[in-house]
Formats: sequence, C-alpha cells, structure tokens
Amino acid sequence: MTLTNLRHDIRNVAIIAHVDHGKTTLVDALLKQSHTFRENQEVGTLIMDSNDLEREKGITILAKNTSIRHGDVTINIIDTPGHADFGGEVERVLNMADGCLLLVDAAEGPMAQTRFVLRKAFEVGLRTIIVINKVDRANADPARTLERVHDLFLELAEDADQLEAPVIYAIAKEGRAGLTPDHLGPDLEPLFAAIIESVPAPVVEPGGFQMLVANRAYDDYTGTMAIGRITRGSIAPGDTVAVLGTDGAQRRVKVASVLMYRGLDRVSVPSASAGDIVLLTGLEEVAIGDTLADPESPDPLPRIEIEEPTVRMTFGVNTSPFAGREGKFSTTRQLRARLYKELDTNLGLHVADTAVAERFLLSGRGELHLAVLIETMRREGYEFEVSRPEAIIKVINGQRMEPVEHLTVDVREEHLGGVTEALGKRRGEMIEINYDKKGGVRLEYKIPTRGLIGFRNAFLTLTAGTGLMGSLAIGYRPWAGDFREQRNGALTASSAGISLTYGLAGAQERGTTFIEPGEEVYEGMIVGVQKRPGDIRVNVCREKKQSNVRSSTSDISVRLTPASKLSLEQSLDFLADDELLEVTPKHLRLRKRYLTEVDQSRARRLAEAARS
Ligand SMILES: Nc1nc2c(ncn2[C@@H]2O[C@H](COP(=O)(O)OP(=O)(O)OP(=O)(O)O)[C@@H](O)[C@H]2O)c(=O)[nH]1
Ligand SMILES: [Mg+2]
Repeated sequence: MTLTNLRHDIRNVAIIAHVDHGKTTLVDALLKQSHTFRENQEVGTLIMDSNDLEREKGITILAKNTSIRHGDVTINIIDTPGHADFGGEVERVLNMADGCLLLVDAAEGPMAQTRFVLRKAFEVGLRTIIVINKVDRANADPARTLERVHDLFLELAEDADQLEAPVIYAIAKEGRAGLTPDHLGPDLEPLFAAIIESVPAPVVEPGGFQMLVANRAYDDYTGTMAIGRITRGSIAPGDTVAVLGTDGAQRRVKVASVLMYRGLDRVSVPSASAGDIVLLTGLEEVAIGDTLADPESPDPLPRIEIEEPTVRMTFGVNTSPFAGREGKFSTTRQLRARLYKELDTNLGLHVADTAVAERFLLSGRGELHLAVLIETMRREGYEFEVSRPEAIIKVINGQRMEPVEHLTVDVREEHLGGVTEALGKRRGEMIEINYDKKGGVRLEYKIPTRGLIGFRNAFLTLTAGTGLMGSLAIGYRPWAGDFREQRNGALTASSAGISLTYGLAGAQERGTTFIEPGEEVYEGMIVGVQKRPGDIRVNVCREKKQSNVRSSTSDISVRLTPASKLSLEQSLDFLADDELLEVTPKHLRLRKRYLTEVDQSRARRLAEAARS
C-alpha cells in the first residue's frame, strides 16, 4: 500500500470561463462571505481587478491569487482572465490548482474561450465544478446551457473521471448559489460545500522541497517574489534552494521570506509546506517556469508550455517630426530593454530584433494582447511607433500556412445577413448555425486570423453593439488566398502647422476628420479618412483669407462636425501597411510611413524595382 499524504486543510481552485461570465464578481462574493474584510470596510466591486487598465476596461488581464478561510479549510483561489488574448495567463497558473470552477453564463452558454480553458484544465488533470452563473438574466436558459456544457465535456474529457462534475447554479452578483436554478440559497454555501467536497485536497509528494514558479510579483520593499505551489517538502526563511533554469543551469540562493495570501493581503509565515501556495522573496532573477528545489534533490518539474502567438507587429523608435517631445523614454536602448523585460512575466509574448536596430518584432496572442502592452508602456512614459498587426504566416513543408480560429458569434436575427456577408468576405467558413426561440442566432465559424484582425469594430457596427464574439486559435491551415478589403483612403496633412476650423471644414468636405482645431500636425500625418480608396492631401492649417471688409463673425459661419477620435484599438484596426501609429504618453497619431510625397514616390520606385 502506498501512503499518500493529503493536506485536508487546503483546497486550491482556479476560476475559469469565457470573458465576462462573472469570475471576478464571484471572487468578490466569496471574499465577502468568508468575512475576509472588516465590518463596514469599503471594498467595492471587482476587487481583484486591481490594476488601472483592468479597472478601465472592466476585464481581467492578469491572473491573480487570493485566499479565504471556510471553517477549518483554507481555499486558495486563482482568478484568471477570460479574454482569449490573455490565454497565456490561464495556462501558466493552472498548475497551482487541483480543481476548477468552470463558470458559464446561463444566457450565453459556452463560448470559444470556455472550450479553451476547459481543455487546458483537463490537460493538467483538474477536477471540475460546473457553475451556471447569471441565472437571473432575463434570457437565461440554464437547462440548455448545461446541455451544451455536457456536450463540451464529452468532446474534451481525456478520461471518464473528468465527466463527473457537480453542477451549481449561481447569481455571482448577488452572492447566491444553489443546486437547482430556481431554488438558490441566500448565500454561496452550496458552492463552498462543493469545493470542499469535490476539489481534491493537495497531495504531498515525498521528498525534499520542490516548487514550480508559476508567476512573479514585485513590490518595493521585498523586490521580486516567486509565486507557486509547493509540490514537495517545506520551506522556511533562510533555507537555501537550487534554482533550476532552462538549460539545466543551476544556482543556489537563500530564501529571505515566505509569504502566503490572506484575502487581499500577503502575510509573512514561519514556514510553508507541500500544498501551500506561497510567495518567496530574496531570489531575484527567477523566471516563470523555473523549478526551485532542495539542493540535495534538485529535480526539475516540466516547464510551463504556452501556446504560440498568432499576431505580430513592429515596435520602433519614434521617427515622427515630433519625436522626443512627449515621452520620458524614447531611445533604442530604452525601448529594447523595456520590451525584453516584458518577457519575464508576459509568457504569451515573443520579442525579436529585426534587421533595423531601432525596430523590434513583437508577437502576441491577439490584437488586445499587444494593445495592452502599448497602453501600459505609454503610461510608463515611453514613446514609440507601431505597425499594423498581422497574422503570423509560416511555411511548413514548403507550403504557406496561416493561423485559423474557431469563432463563435451571437447576433440578433435582423443582423444575421450583414454579419454572414462580412465574415464570408473574410474567408470565414460557417460550421454551425443555431436559432434560439428568442430571435437570437449563434454562428460557429472557422476563419483565418487575418480575417479577424480589425473585425471587432465592424462587428459592433453591424450588430449595433448587441453582438457577442469570441474566438480561439485552433492551428495552422494552408493560406486561404488574398482578400484584403481595401480601406478608404487617408486624409493626410499637406504641411506642418496648427489645425484650424477653416482648414478642417475643407477636409470635412472630403471625408471624416480625426482631429480638433488647435492641434499641431506634421506633413504626412493622417487627419481623417476620405469616402473612397486613395489618399488625399488636405491643408488643415489653411486660414480663411481676410477680406477687405473685416467682419468679426466671418469665421462663425463655418460649422465643424466633431472629430471622430480613434481609440488605441480602433487606431490599430485602421492602420494600412504603409502607415504607422505614433504612440506617446500624450497622443496617438496616425501617420504615413513615408511622410512627404517625394519619400512616398521614392519608396514606391524602390518597391517596384525590388519586385522586377
Ligand atoms: N445579471 C448578472 N450579472 C452578473 C452576474 N455575475 C456577474 N455579472 C456581471 O457580469 C459582468 C462581468 O463580470 P466579471 O466578474 O468582470 O466577469 P469576468 O468573468 O471576471 O470577466 P473577465 O475577467 O474579463 O474574463 C459584470 O458587469 C458583472 O456585474 C450575475 O450573476 N448576474
Ligand atoms: Mg475577471
């Protein structure tokens, strides 16, 4: 008989779902009900979405840990992002858990990312609890949702054990759960009970200390912290551990302190042992995926495997005439150091040098993954320029291959025509269509990643903001042929200066403008979009000619339509191949890669010469 030791006092559980299905809201409720906060302490909502960008966007970007007590049991909870672009965050933290709560919105049912996270959970052998959330929604259909979840289980489960999963119904927003959809209890007790009952207690493997570094955190007092779940042995401040790196490299370091999560805090503890999720300080250069082990038994754990990026773009030193004006950091050296540093924690990201020293190639899991990095860096004071995001094409066995995604969209029936037409043009292949009784349609597509870049904005317009979409990279397929829809031409500034009402009014006769009067522009900067293909130069700085009879009201007769300001994501969507986005802490400016007519025609001649 083998003696396995179990830590009955601990449950390690990850919360996984498609975007917005209510993970972070459920963590709020779990924290509140376990009396983690002082009486009357104001904590607000979406407590775990603690960084600025998460709060602004209302989505989780980084996976995070917390811990609560329920009776004699410590429940360590890992909240994960549901957006596909941050899938790397989910992959890397699942190894800290023994079980997961798979949340599914009772109205939406399983979406693209539900499939992805469930597949990953099964791969690492997690036990699942199905949580059908938002049963309060007007169009909730818990029975149908459960049926679809079961279909997904049959498709993805790797062994029969995984098919058995308890089902809990919940309204995370009200902190209530129950065993049937129409009889929820007053609190989350049924969910707590299910976690304690069916998430396995951590197994204590025999042997010396061992832990896989799943995450890192930083704080000014303690420096870098290595976060992970101890699989073997125990650890105390002052212990020496071997850090096992990528290439079999090994070095010894002393652990300064051992911390554990308590609610939203991290507290110092005298020791921790197998099953615990800990933060270790004093180790400095530890990479995610490294194993920390007892120097006497330095056995490495398998490194964390992350799916490959599908989208890439260049980040370069700002070459606009305004370079160096608005950013604190703008040199090649600063940009390069910052980008490579990102690799320490952003596992889904790749960075490479290019033939040009001032330009770097960044590859990520989607447009949003790269956009979040851009936004983070500009807030830190960086200025730089980026190119249009593109799908990563590979040549495999001499054949041109491109990434393909499984796309799930939910639209109202009246928008069906527009959406299917747009997806058809982008080489989408419909695999399934399902009508529900309430005028909604769910479509499943296989579509090249290329076809999805820039699609989100079009989709929101086509569905008047009511559509839902989610996609998941499913691998590489032979190149589906060219289909790039030509965007309407850009209105570019014909000379440098300050934009004026009169000049902008002239530009508005040709199309839609992106800037307000009084903004500084340079030649070749994009100030709007015209009504048909082909760029046009416009003089937005033009003044109204003074007439002999001076009239104080002469300018008032010009009425401007307000500028249509593009957000970062909209700007990235807008970019054509011969354009760049200038990013500074203060401005986003679209521009032609070659600013003047002379440079543009020279570039065209060179390109033609290279082709012939
Ligand atoms: N009606 C209803 N709305 C809910 C419920 N639970 C959460 N929501 C709402 O759903 C939205 C998304 O909730 P979040 O908790 O941020 O979802 P999430 O799964 O953490 O999202 P990501 O981390 O970005 O993937 C919020 O507006 C919540 O208020 C619920 O039970 N019923
Ligand atoms: Mg969240």
